[in-house]
Amino acid sequence: IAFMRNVINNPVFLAGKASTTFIDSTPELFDIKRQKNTINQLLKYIGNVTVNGFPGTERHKKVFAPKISVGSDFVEEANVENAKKVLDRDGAEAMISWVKAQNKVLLTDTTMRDAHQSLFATRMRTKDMIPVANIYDKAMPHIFSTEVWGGATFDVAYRFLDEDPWERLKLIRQKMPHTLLQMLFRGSNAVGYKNYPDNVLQRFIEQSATDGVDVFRIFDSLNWVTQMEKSIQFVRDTGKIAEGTMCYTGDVLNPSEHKYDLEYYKRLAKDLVAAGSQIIGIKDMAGLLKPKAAYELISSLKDEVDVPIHLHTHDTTGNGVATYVEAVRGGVDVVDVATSALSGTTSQPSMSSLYYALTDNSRQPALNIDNVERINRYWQGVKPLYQDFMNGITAPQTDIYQTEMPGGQYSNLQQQAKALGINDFEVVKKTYREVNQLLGDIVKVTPSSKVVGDFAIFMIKNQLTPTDIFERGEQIDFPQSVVDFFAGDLGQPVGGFPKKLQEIVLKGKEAIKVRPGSLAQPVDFDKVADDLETKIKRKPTIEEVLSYVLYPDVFLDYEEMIEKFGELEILDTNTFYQGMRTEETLHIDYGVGKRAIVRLNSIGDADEEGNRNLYFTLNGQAQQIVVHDMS
Ligand code: 3PY
Ligand code: ZN
Repeated sequence: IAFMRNVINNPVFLAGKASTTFIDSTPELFDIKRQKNTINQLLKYIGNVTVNGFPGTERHKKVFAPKISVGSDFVEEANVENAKKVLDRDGAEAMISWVKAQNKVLLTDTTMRDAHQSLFATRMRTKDMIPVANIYDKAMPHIFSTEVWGGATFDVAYRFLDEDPWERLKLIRQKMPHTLLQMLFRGSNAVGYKNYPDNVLQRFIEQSATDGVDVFRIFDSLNWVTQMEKSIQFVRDTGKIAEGTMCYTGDVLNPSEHKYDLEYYKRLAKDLVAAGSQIIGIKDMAGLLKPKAAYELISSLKDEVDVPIHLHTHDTTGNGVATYVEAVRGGVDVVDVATSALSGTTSQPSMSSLYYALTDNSRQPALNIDNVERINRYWQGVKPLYQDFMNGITAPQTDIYQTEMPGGQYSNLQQQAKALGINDFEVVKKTYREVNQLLGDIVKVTPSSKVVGDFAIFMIKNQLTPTDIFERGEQIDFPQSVVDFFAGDLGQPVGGFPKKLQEIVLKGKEAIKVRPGSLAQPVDFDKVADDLETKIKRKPTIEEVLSYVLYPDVFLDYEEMIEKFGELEILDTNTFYQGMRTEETLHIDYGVGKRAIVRLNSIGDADEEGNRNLYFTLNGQAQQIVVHDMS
């Protein structure tokens, strides 16, 4: 029925122009999940954001919708042989050989995933990605991949954007048929923060591959290969690419570094290849890899393993481009960059800066730099829409070399500490380092970085020193994440747990030494689907079942939100986050062939119950909405 409704409302169909290719060329007809946006639902939402603001933003609309024109003045580069083409035509093995045969360094564009996750709390909406997606495909066909999915984008889409992340993936896939799509997969934590049973990982990977992911960057927050093996195999079973990843910690240039030294990374790379990795990812999540270290690390790994090396860094210290130039000298195959407007500081280094840094270098990436600049102009227009979520880091943070704090955590922890009345961030940084040593100097990335952060805040709040922990530990109730870590729930850290502290924290409880996933009961997907059907009162898709398994409450809250306000992803970003100003007129396309012209005329005073009338004109008719003012 929904399909037919789409057909009969389609403008091409209505104009009597539907031919036999109509269905193939009109994929939106299959968008049959829900079609129940009413303009009144949307007005209710707009009214509410206008009066009460969006959580975490200023209350009044500041950014006038900029005219973001993607433009058509780019040079289309047709029939380029690239990694996606080889993968689709000849399979994974051929694609890996193709990558190894390239002299020029290849690029991954992270703008639609890590860049906004690192700069403005993952708040970028699908609406702002889609207009430029097809242009990526046509104007930058030489790049290796775009990272567009996974990491925090999955739950943030549901939680804060009222969007379905699977729909985002499918849309981008549709717009970028000729570019590899890449995702960040947290090993046994999938796109969550805890361990999931193996059959959940498998089903999730299969569905992600079906919906569009080509390259899965798989990491473990403790670099424990045992915990990545299953995911690597599940990806290989789909015919897609498994990029087993090592998280870079410490400093290979430091002569007193005996844990995370070159030998450690060489061993780890070999183990990752033995586990089935087709590419080795190096995930420098905090931006600790110094230029010379990059040369040493990459050239050693190239000698050690025969698979491509893909380097990811963050520009937090300001040294990102220098690091990449040295990595290129060391023979790196692919590096991660972002569009200039969304690059630098806690994000990735800029694509164009790297391009120019490699002028006169035979490995300079193949790019039409004018196209790259044009695409960047689009992103320059998008950036101000998210200013309320910017992390406030506007300059290099070289203290990162000592604290080893991932960029995302750097700004989060600052907020968390402030909320608890800890205003001196220097104290937090110092304690974070101490805690890292207490825990045995661990790899710090989601979710292990949270253990260090939670423990540090806990120590400051309770005025505890490391000596106090050892002397009075039995009486201390440690944060749950710290207890879970010592219980083995995140896996086994490099070199094992510090035994004494483990005993103190666990208070007699046994720790596990095996992979937590091996103890988890498989999920009965049919049963979960039935359970979900009773909750949402319609048959869920497999994607919805997976989302519900990973994030039951978040998913149901999202459903409730959509039930109430309709599909909010159709609103422009300015309106979604900031509502409307009085006397502003909006054109809202809210369903196939449906356009509303909405003007907000005025906002009435709050009555004694705190309700306000909002006076709109909707398609020439007066329309009134009542909103409760929460202030
Ligand atoms: C994530 O897990 O989301 C990350 O980006 C870790 O660096
Ligand atoms: Zn990252």
